[in-house]
Amino acid sequence: KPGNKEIKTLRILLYGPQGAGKSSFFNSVNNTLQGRITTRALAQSTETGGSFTLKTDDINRLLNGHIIDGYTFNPLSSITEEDQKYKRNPILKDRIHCLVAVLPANTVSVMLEEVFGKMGAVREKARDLRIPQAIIMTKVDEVCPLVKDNLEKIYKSKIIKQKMEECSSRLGVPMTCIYPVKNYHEERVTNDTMDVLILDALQNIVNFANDFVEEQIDNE
Ligand SMILES: Nc1nc2c(ncn2[C@@H]2O[C@H](COP(=O)(O)OP(=O)(O)O)[C@@H](O)[C@H]2O)c(=O)[nH]1
Ligand SMILES: [Mg+2]
Repeated sequence: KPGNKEIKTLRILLYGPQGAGKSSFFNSVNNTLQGRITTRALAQSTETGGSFTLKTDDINRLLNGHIIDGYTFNPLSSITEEDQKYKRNPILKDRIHCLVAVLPANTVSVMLEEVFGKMGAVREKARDLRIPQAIIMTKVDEVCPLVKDNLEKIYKSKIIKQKMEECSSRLGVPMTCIYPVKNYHEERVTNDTMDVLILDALQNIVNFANDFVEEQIDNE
């Protein structure tokens, strides 16, 4: 429950390259909260599709709450004020309250500079708007055999630490804001160790978003 009566829902934007694990993380959170494996229906209903190559104007509009859930970005043209999914006068409740980058541990080393450039542009806009930011590092099971075998070893693994440092330096986010997770992707039942990591990430993201809406009210 947000610490601000005007806000009923904290809005969190997940962004990152295709295949990074955004949809899987969304579904993983749902599985963890429900205590069972759920279907994918929920994720698809709020997904904003289309090209990751957002133009500067589109990024600003998205972060400021002009773009309604479910909008599909067109790589060839920007959203216009005439579009049905364009909100003319967004207020605090419509804005993005926390920006979360999703990066896969197994391919972060070989991801092109171009991808980080695009992600950096989104981060910069968010920073200008003082929106808090975090990184979810997915697919930890794919980079470390020790962790694949026993997820409880995650904070003991040198490989995981290295990958977190790589995410931190390539995206310019402090280590303290990076949360490693293993998403639900082939499991038939929920698992406490996976849940702990997912809930730790979620708890921090929700706290950051809540800090933001409280701070904005203080400023008004
Ligand atoms: N091994 C492993 N696979 C994952 C993990 N997270 C996602 N995946 C897989 O990675 C692929 C892409 O994930 P998806 O959520 O569709 O990525 P999106 O394009 O960012 O939404 C899917 O085949 C997932 O099953 C993870 O933590 N570990
Ligand atoms: Mg997806």
